[in-house]
Amino acid sequence: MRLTRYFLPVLKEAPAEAEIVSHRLMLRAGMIQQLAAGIYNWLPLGFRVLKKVERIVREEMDRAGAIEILMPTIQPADLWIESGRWDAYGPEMLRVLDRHERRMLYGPTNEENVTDIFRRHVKSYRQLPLNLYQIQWKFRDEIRPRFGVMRGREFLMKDAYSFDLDAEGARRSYDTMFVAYLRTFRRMGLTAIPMQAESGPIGGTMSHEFQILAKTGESHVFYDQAFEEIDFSAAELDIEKLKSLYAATDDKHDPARCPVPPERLRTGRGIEVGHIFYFGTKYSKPMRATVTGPDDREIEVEMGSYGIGVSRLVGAIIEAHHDEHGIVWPESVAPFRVGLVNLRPDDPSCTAMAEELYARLCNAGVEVLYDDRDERAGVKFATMDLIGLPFQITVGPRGVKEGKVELKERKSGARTDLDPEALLARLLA
Ligand code: 5CA
Repeated sequence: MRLTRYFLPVLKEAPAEAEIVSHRLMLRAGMIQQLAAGIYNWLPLGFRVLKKVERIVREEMDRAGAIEILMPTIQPADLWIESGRWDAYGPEMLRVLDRHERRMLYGPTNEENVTDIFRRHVKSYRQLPLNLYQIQWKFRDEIRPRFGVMRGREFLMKDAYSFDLDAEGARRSYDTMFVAYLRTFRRMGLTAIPMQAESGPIGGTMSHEFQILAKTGESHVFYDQAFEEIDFSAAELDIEKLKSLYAATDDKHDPARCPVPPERLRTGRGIEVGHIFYFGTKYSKPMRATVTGPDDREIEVEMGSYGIGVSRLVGAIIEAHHDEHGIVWPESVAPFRVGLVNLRPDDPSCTAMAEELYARLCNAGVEVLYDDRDERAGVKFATMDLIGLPFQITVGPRGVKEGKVELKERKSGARTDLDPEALLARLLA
């Protein structure tokens, strides 16, 4: 992509309303733009990252055996009256009337809707286990939307729903999602600690939140210092050990019952990027979602639900990966892999070299953002550092004379002068 043909509205100054670094950087890098409180436009650079995060989430859900569907954002009230949540949910639910005065809502979550799909089509225990998921926009009329996409009113969520014949099966489904979550966050360069949590309006008896430790996190968390010794990048994580270690959010933490001695107990702040729930028959009972068991008896299915904050993750990744110059994207979610800077578009030899590199990288399938603007070098470098692409290539008159360009790794800042063939070999390796 040529920057002269792209749409990248970077800002020099961070808008005053942005309190945390990820919000400031997302606005400055032209990733998002607020439309109304807690409601954002996703501009091209931000949208590319959102899609990459979404893709990783999708790949790991598919790998775990979940099946993707898409449910509407608008739901009829009837289903929620059936489950009992129409009255229970409160003012966070955006309720609307259609032209026939029928009560509708913009979905804050989809347990009712998916249970309705299930009960209409699944009749036998032989069709279980089943896990259906979607990646879809949600609306919650949060009392205090803030921190940009971290606590929005409209936000993108991955929500999965498992159906099993009995509690043992439901626990297996829960554990499968637990493992998938650790993999998912790890692929984005995040260490997410699973913590026992309250299940709130979703309901149920077992629940874990996945929390990224960050000073700007909204949750107050408690955890065994042993978590700090775990290598979350290890090929095989010991799930049983992870589950046995103590970690809890403040609404679940009870100092009187905490099994961790005070000297080993760490406290801090976390960003909740995922939340999983086991709630048994909370929805299948009132909505009569049953299957016939092996002995022909009708059995209410055991359910769980599993959320990931897809749009929140974009902010959370920035909280974990930035420096004083801007964002430092992990490669897996970077909007482009390479930034190519032509320092002198007015110099034919620089432009010939930059154009050749651009063409060859594009042909090799590398995502390149090519700064071909007629701008000062300082502005170009600052833009590249701000938007945080993993690799920057600089083509300038001095290097070109010697047949060299500079490769800079954004994360370490390490710079190397290379001839174009060596550069391509390195980036395509
Ligand atoms: N039905 C369940 C799981 S599918 C559910 O709704 N869980 S949740 O309420 O915990 O939300 C799932 C995830 O969505 C959260 O872990 C969080 O990462 C994200 N999320 C929740 N509220 C917001 C919000 N206001 N803005 C951005 N992300 C949010």
